[in-house]
Amino acid sequence: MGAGVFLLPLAAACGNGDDSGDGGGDGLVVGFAQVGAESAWRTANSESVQAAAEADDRIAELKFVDAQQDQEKQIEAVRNFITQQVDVIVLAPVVETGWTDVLQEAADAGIPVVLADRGIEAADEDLYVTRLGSDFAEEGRKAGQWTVDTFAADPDGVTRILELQGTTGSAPANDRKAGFFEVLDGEGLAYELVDSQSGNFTAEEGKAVMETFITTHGLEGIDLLYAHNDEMGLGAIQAIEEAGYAPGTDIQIIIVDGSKAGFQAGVDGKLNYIVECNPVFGEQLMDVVVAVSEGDEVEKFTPVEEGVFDASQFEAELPNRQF
Ligand code: GYE
Repeated sequence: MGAGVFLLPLAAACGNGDDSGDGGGDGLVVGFAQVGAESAWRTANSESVQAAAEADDRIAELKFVDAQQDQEKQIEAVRNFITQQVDVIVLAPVVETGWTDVLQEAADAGIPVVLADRGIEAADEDLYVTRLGSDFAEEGRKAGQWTVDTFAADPDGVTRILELQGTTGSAPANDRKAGFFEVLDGEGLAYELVDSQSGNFTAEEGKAVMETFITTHGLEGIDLLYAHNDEMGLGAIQAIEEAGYAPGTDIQIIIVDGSKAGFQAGVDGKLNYIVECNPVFGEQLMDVVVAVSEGDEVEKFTPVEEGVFDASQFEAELPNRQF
């Protein structure tokens, strides 16, 4: 039952932190309810947050829970953090809805909540202090703009698209989709969304869904695959190759994240565009956690800086990738 709890042993930890929540004393006890370990992005994010907490004298202890992409486990983790009276709760919500009750419980206990990475529905906006993470709609718009730039002059007219969505109901799946089609519709691209299914942000499910796409629609006349993350794109590339087609040539492919494996596939000519999503924000998160514990005014949303890369840039960028 329950998700695995890993306590990070910290040299600075002496005692159980500061119960007053004012950021003084022995340092802060922070609970982090992480989504899971579904992707290279997620692993890099967990490592960044854990390393930053360990290196930071202001943090006495980070209680880290991997919720295995299961909202029930995340809710249970947050409830445990409340029982343990941590100073600050950091939540990377797997989906956008269903948080009202547990966040109200945190508020009633006087424990501030910081969202890391993913967001939640606007109706619950008063139940957290701030979110640090990516602008997923902007990532979708970047993918959409490349699509328009690449296919607008297509002589055969209609651009036929397959979409591999992230976890159903998650902020990055919802917003990467919305931003993408906002630009296609806004710029008047003639397109057909041939199919769109969730691959749950994993390589296995991305591959399985792509196999179904190929069985159902074939690949002849499909112009583009838009995958909401690297793992699903890489899984789909395998499925495309196993079906006897050349990914990146017979079908153009966009991925979001930009892991080493993603860039390597780009260098190998198997995909065409990478929208960066940056997981390495642990140090920034610690600053936000400390500020929030001290009651400082903070912005409701702090976006992480991100770029885009096309085929002419893959090789030069590969050595710079951190995950
Ligand atoms: O793109 C994906 C991961 O929430 C931004 O989650 C994150 C996404 C990331 O599974 O690879």
